[in-house]
Amino acid sequence: MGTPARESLSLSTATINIASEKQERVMDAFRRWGYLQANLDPLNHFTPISHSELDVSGEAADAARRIYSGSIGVEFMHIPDPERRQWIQERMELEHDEPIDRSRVLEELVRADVFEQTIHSRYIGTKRYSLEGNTALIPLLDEILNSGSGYGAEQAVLAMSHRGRLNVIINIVQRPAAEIFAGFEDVDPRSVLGGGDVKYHIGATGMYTGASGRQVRIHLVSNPSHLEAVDPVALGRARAKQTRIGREGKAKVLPIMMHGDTAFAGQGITAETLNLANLRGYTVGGTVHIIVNNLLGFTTNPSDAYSGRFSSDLAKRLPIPIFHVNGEDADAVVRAGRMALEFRYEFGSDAVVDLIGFRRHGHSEVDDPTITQPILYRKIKDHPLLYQTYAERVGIDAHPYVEKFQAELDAAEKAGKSMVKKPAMRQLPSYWAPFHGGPYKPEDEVDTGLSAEKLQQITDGLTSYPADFNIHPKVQKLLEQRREMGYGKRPLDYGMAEALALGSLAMEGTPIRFSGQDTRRGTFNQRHSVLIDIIDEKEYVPLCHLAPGQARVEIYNSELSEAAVMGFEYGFARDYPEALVAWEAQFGDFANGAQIIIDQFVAAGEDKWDLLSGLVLLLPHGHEGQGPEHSSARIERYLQLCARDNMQVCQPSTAGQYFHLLRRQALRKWRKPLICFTPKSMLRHPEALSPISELERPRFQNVILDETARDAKRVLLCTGKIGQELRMERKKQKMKGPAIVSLEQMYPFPEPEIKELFAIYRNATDFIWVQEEPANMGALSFVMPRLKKIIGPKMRSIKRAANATPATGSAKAHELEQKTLITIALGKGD
Ligand SMILES: Cc1ncc(C[n+]2csc(CCOP(=O)(O)OP(=O)(O)O)c2C)c(N)n1
Repeated sequence: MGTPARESLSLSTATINIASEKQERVMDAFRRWGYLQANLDPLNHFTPISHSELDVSGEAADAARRIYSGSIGVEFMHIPDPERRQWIQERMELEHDEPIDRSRVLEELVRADVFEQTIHSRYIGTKRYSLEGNTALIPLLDEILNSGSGYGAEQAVLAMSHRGRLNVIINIVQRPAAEIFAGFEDVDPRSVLGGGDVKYHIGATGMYTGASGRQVRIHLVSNPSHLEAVDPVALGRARAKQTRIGREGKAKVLPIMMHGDTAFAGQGITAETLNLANLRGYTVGGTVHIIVNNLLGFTTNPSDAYSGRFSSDLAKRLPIPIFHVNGEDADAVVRAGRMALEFRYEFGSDAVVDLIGFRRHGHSEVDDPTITQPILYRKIKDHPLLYQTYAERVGIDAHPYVEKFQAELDAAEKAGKSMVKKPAMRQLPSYWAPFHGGPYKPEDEVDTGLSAEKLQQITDGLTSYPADFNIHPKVQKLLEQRREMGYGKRPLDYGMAEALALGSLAMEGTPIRFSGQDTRRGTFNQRHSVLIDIIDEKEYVPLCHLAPGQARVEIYNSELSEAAVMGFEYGFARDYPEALVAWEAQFGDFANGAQIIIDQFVAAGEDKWDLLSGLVLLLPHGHEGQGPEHSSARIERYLQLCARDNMQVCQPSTAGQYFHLLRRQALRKWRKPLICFTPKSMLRHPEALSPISELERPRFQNVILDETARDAKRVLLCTGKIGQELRMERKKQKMKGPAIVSLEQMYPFPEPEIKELFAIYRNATDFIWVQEEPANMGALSFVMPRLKKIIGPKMRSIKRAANATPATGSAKAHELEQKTLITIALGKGD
C-alpha cells in the first residue's frame, strides 16, 4: 500500500484511465468496424451497414467516425501482427498527412476524363471500355508510382483487363496518344491477318515520369479477355525482373495489379494468385492491388456477383490491409494509394485499394445500361465529371489543363490517322535480342551431346554432399546408383538424365527454374533434387554446387494449383529467355486446370502479341491402369492448338532423348513453348533406360527408327510408352517384326523423317498408327491426315474405341484392354 498522497494520485490516474479506456474502446470499435459505415459510394446506393458497437456518440465517437468512417474505410484488424496493425492505425489517425499536390491531381483527372470524352465523340459506337466514373484511378496510379520511385522503384509491372486500359496506356504508360488513334482507325490490317489482338488487350511499355521527376519504366502486360488470368503472369514477370537484379530486385520492381470488382470476387485464379504472395519461390515482395470497382459486372449487380459485402473479401485470406475508398474524393484516393504503397515497402506485403466509383456508360459503349439498371443510370446521367467537382472543391481553374490536353489530342488524332504501320506499343528488353520465334528452320539446331568426361564431372557434383550432411539411406543409395550411371556402369534412367541435362546447362551458364507440386522430390520419387538432412532437415541442392560461377538453379514445390503457377512460370519465362523454365504437372491431366493459360498465353502469345516464351510443360502421361484421371495428359488438346510453328509437342521415349530435348530447348535460340509428355512407370523401366553413349550423340531425334526390323512388312508408328510395350512383347514372342517406329516430336511434324520411312522399310506394305488412347483422344486425329499425306491412303490405325473418359477405373480391365491392343498391333491375330 502506498502513502495517502500517492493513493489520491493513483485514483485520479484511474479516473483518467477509465475515461481514456472508454475512448480507446470507442476508437477500437471504429478501427474494427468503421469501414462498414464509411462513405464509400459516390452514388450512395451502397448503403452503410449498422453495427451496435458503432452506435455511440460523443467527442471520441465523432473523432473515430471522422477517421474510420469517412471517405476511406480500412479493413485491417484481421492482421495478426500487432506491428502492422499499429502502423496502419498510426497512419490513419495521423492529424496531418503529407500534403497532396492538388494541381497535379486535377491535371490527371482532366487527362483521364477528357481522353474518354474525346474518343467517345470521335468514334461513336466503338468499344473502348471507358474509365469514366473511376477516373481517380489515374491520380491513384500516379501517386503509387511516384511514391514507389521514392522507395527505389525503377520498374513497375502492371496487370489490368479492359476497363480503362487505353486511358492507362496514355496517361500512365505515357505512350503517344497517336498510337491509340491509330488503333481506332485500325490502320495496317494486313500486318495482323489471322493474328494480332484487340486494342484493349495489347501490352505496352513506356517511361513514366512522376511529380518528383523520378522515372519508372512501365510494363503493362498483354492480357486475354479472360480478365484475372493475367494476374499470375504479371507476378511471374515481376519475379523474373527482380531475380535478374538480385538483392535489390524487390525494391526496384513494383508489381501493381488492377482488378474488376466482379472478376476479383468470382474468378478462382484470383484466390490462387493471392496465395502465392508469401511463398518463397513466388513472392515478389508485395503487390499493390487496385480493385477498379464500379459496383457492376457487365449487367450484373454486386448482390448477384459476390456473397460478401465487398468484392475484396477474398483478399482477407492474407494478413493484408484493404483500403476501401470513395472514388469521388480524389484526395482520399491519393492518400489510400500512398498508404498501400508504403505498407508494401515497409513490410514486403500485398495491400489492396478498393477504389469505389461507378460506370458512366454501359459495359462497353455499345451497351444500353438503362435497360438493366434504370434507377442507377438516371442518377449517373446527371452526375458531373470528377475533374469538374474536384476543381470546384479545391478552387483551381481546370480550363488551362483541358485546353492543353485537348490540343494534344487533336494533334495526336491527325498523326494517328496518317500512320501506315500498326504501332508496336512496346520495346522488348535487350535480353530478348539473341532469341527469335517465327517458323522453324533447321539451321536453328545445335548439338546437345556431351563428352563422357564432362558427364562424369557433372556426375561428381550431382552425387556429392557435405561431409557432415546426414543423408537418408534411400537417397544415399540413389546417389550411388546415379554415380554408376554417370560413369557408364549402369544405364541411365530419366531422373539422372534430367539431372545431367540441368547440371550441364547450369554449368554452361543457363539459369534453371523448375516448379510444380512436389517437384523437388518428384511425384514419382524420381528427382530428389533437394537433399534433406535427416537430423535437422537442412537442405542441400547438389545442382547449386557444381562449379564456381555456374548459373542459378531454383527448384520449388508450388502451391496446389495449376492455373496460377503455370501462369507465373509463363510470365517468368517471358522475362528470362536465357533460362530453362519448366512447370511440371503432378499428373498430366491436372494441367486442364490451367487451360486458359495454355490457350491464351502459351499457345497463342506469339500470334496475338508477337511475344515469345520458352516455357516447358512437363506432363506425366500414359495408360497404366491408374484410372480415368491419372492416365492421359490429353495430348489431343495440345496438338489441336498447334499451328504456325507456335510450340513444340514432344514425347521423349528414352532417358537419353529427354536429356537432349531439355538441352535443345535451352541451347537453341528459337524460343517456343515445349509441351513435353513424360513417363511414369517408364521412368526407370529397362526399355526406357539409355546407355551413357546416348548422351554423347549429337542431338535429339524427332523420330526413332527401328533398325532391328528393316525387312518388316508391317511398320507400326507410335509415340511414348506403347512403343516400349510393343517392343517388349515382340521380344517376348520372339517375333522379328513388325518394325516399331517412335514419333518423339509430334509438332512441328517431322515430315522429312517420316518421308524416309519408305527408303528404310522397303518391303513394308502395312503402315499402322498405334496408340493406347481412345480413338477420340491421343495424337490420332492430328497425325493421321499428315501420315496419310506422306504414306498414302493405306495408312491405318489401331487404338481403343472412342470413349468419353480417357481410361477405365479397373486395373484388370486396363490390362485386358492393353493386351488386346498389343496383340492386334503386333498382328498376331492376322
Ligand atoms: C473469364 C471471363 N469470363 C467472362 C468474361 C465476360 N466478361 C467480360 S467483362 C465482364 C464483366 C466484368 O466485370 P468487372 O470485373 O466488375 O469489371 P468491369 O467491366 O465492370 O470493369 C464479363 C462477365 C470474360 N471476359 N472473362
